[in-house]
Amino acid sequence: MSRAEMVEINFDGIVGPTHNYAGLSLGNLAATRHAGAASRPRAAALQGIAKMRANLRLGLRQGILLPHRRPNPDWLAALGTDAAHAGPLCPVASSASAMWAANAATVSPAPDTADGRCHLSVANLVTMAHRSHEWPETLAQLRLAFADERHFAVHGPVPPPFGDEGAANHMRLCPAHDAPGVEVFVYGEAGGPFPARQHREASLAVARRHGVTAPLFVRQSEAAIAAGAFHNDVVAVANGPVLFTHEQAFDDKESFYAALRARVPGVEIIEVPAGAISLADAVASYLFNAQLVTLADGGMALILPEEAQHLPRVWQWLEALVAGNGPIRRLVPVDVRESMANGGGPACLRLRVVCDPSTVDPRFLMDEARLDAIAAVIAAHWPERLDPETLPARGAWPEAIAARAALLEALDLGSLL
Ligand code: SUG
Repeated sequence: MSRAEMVEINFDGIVGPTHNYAGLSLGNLAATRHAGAASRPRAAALQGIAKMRANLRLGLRQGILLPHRRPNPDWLAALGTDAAHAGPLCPVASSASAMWAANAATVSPAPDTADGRCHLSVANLVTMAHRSHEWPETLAQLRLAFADERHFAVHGPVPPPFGDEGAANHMRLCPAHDAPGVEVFVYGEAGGPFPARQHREASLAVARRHGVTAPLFVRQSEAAIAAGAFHNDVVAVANGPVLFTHEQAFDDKESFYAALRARVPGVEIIEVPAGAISLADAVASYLFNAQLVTLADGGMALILPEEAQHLPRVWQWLEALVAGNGPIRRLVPVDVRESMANGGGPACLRLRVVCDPSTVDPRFLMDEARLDAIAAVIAAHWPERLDPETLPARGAWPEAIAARAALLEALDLGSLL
């Protein structure tokens, strides 16, 4: 295959009809703060569609991943119960957390791997109970979307206890998307009062399985996790040869930056000093949880949450950045506030895959008409409001199951039901 056909596709997780705020993620400050609040599943899903639509209009390629069956009957059965009797397990079985597609898998595109195929490892997400049962359905979708074994290798999860949280802890630096890159695997070892969710052993395993020819293993700073950066993508993002990062994101930034400078031709490191934006402000504003994308004119844009505008010192710093002569030329704020209240910004909602779009199952690829069709299903079937206290009483939740079924049928993906 000619590499000229390779582009970056962002696969966004569609927010499921059970989207709620149950406060399940220790170390995720937004999720903890909103525990017990009422959510708006329909608005949440439509915000996600609007983001995808805006990205299409920027000339970006767009794909989707589907919501999972929630409450998860298989997981509850494995625990010897069911949705009618699960009590406190109900929120854990009902989370719509698969929406954060950056945690679905780690992706090593073909130019980076020994066998010249794009490798995907589904993330085991073992650290958080509500996320630990995502991987079987994610794997089924990846096996369908990337079924062509001439171009893709889809791997199962790294075995527990090694926690793997997928692409949220993985960055790729390269002269261009279709050129070989250095893959940066960021792991945590300590997080103050909070768990380090990406384990070094899992990162090593993923890199080995993918046959990554130029991996770098970098430790996330304890201070970042303790400040609420439960994934590296809350404090750093990369695109092409550009790394945009907070000064305190990494444990030993000097060695990391030196390795990048030695190995990535033309690398540019844009570091935000803690003196300008503290870790606390970075976590509150999610400025790094942005999609850093290359536009048709070659300039880069940061697609970032509207919340970044709410802190004047953050927004002023960003405005000065784009006014300068650097690679990042444009700020594109988006409204994903329903997801943000659970600690998921624009970058959390998407999984990046660099590949030739013609090798992907077209049912997972989007244009405006297909987004319209999805929006219509959401408008008709997703609940307007959801109070997490009502979850245990919903039992098998037939309305949620019917809503998801309507979506899968509209997309001709009924085989995933
Ligand atoms: O795993 N929130 C998710 C947010 C994931 C964000 N992803 C990235 N940074 N890439 C998490 O902590 C909250 C669910 C709840 O509490 O109801 C939640 O799972």
